[in-house]
Amino acid sequence: MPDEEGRPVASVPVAVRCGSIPGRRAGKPRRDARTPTPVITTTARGAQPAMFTRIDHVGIAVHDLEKSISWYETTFGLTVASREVNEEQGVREAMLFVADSPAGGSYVQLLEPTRQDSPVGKFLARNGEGVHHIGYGVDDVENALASIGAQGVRLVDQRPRHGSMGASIAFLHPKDTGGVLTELVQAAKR
Ligand code: KFV
Ligand code: CO
Repeated sequence: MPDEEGRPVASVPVAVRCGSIPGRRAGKPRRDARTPTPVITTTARGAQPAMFTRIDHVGIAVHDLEKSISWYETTFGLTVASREVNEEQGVREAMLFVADSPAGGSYVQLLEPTRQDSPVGKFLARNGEGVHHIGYGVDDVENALASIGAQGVRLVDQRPRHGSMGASIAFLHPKDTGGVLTELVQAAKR
């Protein structure tokens, strides 16, 4: 079918997914688990089907986790869904629930370094507090890593690691992703 300028347009992949779909769920229950809500996923012309299912979280580097949690609770009314210390990543962190969707929840992740030579410690020393990374939801983190790696993007993690709320996560190098540290997140099965 031609578009408005008469160019041929390939059929647009549309995925309609209903019912229970895995996602991070510690914050709030589904709005109505009995009512299936369609998720429409479209792709640009000629591109691969979309790999990301949602923005899982935005990671924000902070100096003082408790102070930052209070600020987000008071100012935006967000609630803490989980708190964890991840020694491997060198962070003390909290996930604050923002919104639900059929593909899973989305969160603000507040990150305080447990040591100065950690990724977040170094980031804070260089930039001060602010957005540290974006975490995108994926259905299968190993497949996503293989596909993105095959396109020449440098992988920080060749294999998934343990992430917050039981997720499997992997990072892509910010130097190959337009300066944005990018995390792939396969949420724990509910
Ligand atoms: N965003 C953009 N650029 C960044 C960056 C960031 N967050 N962190 C580092 N860079 C840039 C930095 O400005 C520098 O650029 C270069 O990367 C090397 O930085 O032009 P420049 O000045 O050369 P270094 O020397 O500070 O760091 P390096 O030791 O090379 O490590 C960089 C990298 C990306 C490999 C490291 O930060 C890393 O492994 N990050 C992934 C792990 C991580 O960030 N963990 C904390 C979050 S844990 C989490 O989110 C969890 C558990 N979860 O479930 O969601
Ligand atoms: Co993260």
